[in-house]
Amino acid sequence: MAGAELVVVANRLPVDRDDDGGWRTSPGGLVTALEPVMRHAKGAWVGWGGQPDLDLEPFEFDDTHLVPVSLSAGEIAQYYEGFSNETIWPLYHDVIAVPRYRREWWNAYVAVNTRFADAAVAVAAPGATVWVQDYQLQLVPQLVRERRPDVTIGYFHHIPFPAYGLFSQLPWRRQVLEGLLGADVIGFQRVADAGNFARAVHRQLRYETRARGIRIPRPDGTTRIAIAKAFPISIDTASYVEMARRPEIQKRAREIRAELGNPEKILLGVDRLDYTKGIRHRMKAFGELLREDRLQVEDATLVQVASPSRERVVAYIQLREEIELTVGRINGTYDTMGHTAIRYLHQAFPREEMVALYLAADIMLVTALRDGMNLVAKEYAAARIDNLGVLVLSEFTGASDELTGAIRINPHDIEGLKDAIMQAVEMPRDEQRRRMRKLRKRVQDHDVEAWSRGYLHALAEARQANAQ
Ligand code: GDG
Repeated sequence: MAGAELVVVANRLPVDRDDDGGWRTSPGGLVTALEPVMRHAKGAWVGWGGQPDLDLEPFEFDDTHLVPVSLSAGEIAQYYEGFSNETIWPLYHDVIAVPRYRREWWNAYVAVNTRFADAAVAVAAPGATVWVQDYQLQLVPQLVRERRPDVTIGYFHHIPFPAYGLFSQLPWRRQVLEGLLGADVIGFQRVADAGNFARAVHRQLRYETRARGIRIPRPDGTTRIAIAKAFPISIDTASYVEMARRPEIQKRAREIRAELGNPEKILLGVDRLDYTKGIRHRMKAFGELLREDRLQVEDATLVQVASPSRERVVAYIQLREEIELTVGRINGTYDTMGHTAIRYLHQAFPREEMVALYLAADIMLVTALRDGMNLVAKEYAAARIDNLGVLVLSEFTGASDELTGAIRINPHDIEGLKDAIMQAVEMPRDEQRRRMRKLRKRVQDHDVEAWSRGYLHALAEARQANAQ
């Protein structure tokens, strides 16, 4: 298929390889978000297959034309683990971990972004829409524009965009801004991210930035407009509601509670094992509540799903060790024969099991130190068809701009976090219902289809404006 009207370009294809060489849909934020969009659009998806040197021809999967991009082991180490996950990821998450700036990683990033752009233009129909996803591919919009001025280009940034004082550390800040500005619409999770981006463009490139767009000079002396705006991503709310209604999933939720020894309150954390998610802060607060006897192990259990992530990057290996040491210490001190303080699961589960966990959890703890959106917070709300349960939500997530029914916390403030947990533990059902209804209304009114519709509408408008 060399004529797709919609081409998604993302670091990863939406599939993982089975042991027997087949493919299955992969878990994770981006795939969860775009799966329903692609199902309707019947477009093409350009991405890496997840293993080194996979030289594969394009193939069809679930009504989508998949175009694999091959990466060598060296490129995975330098472009993906290096520049994407050891430079951009920590820098854009407010340097929670120290970013490393290495020239050979940057060179690999340029080379791989060029390969993705070449693959995208090869499959795009005349006048197509090319929608680039996320921080691994920030140069692709401009590279596509140079090759194919006929296409309309979108870019969506799933993670935060930092303040200029931090962004300006990046030795290649100018190239990255120019890469992103190749898009007609540059989408961010929060208004604050779009503002940080516009300020960086103004400070670095001196382009005129207004509410209606950024004016970019063309080589021929004319200008074009790029829109930088917030489009908060969401979830396929209906599918969570549907799963939460299934009797077998409700039964599984009751089983989970029984297997934990029927504690009065189940607290839950669900995250990729990542230093941005504030897992240690959460455990510290919970451990102190046990130490101070404000919570007892018979009454409260914290279930922490920490799905394996970026397991070859040093900061992630260290984080895992720290978390597992903390879990061991807390459980060693407070466990009884029948009850555990923290049920720690370094595993990935099927989505049905996640929904059963959401249904079982009286309190959902989202304590990220920085997070573009955080879909887990929205999934929890969507799944709570009984209108019960309490969401404790970090103000440093994109979700906190929308989910005003949550208890808002600053995860760095451990005393404040402890008080918020106790407020959640003690919250009367009436108040739970009032807050949960508010949360659920938001995820019902604004699901992932509304997100993609809004984004693609903005792209269509940009196409018209720039054609005039
Ligand atoms: C990035 C941004 C932004 C997790 N463990 C399992 C599992 N998950 C699913 C969750 C959720 C997704 O993965 C995680 O999404 P998040 O939004 O929480 O976080 P990131 O992976 O960091 O995503 C983030 C997102 O992109 C979208 O723009 O919100 O800020 O960092 O859907 O449920 N799913 C299954 N088993 C697991 O063990 N099935």
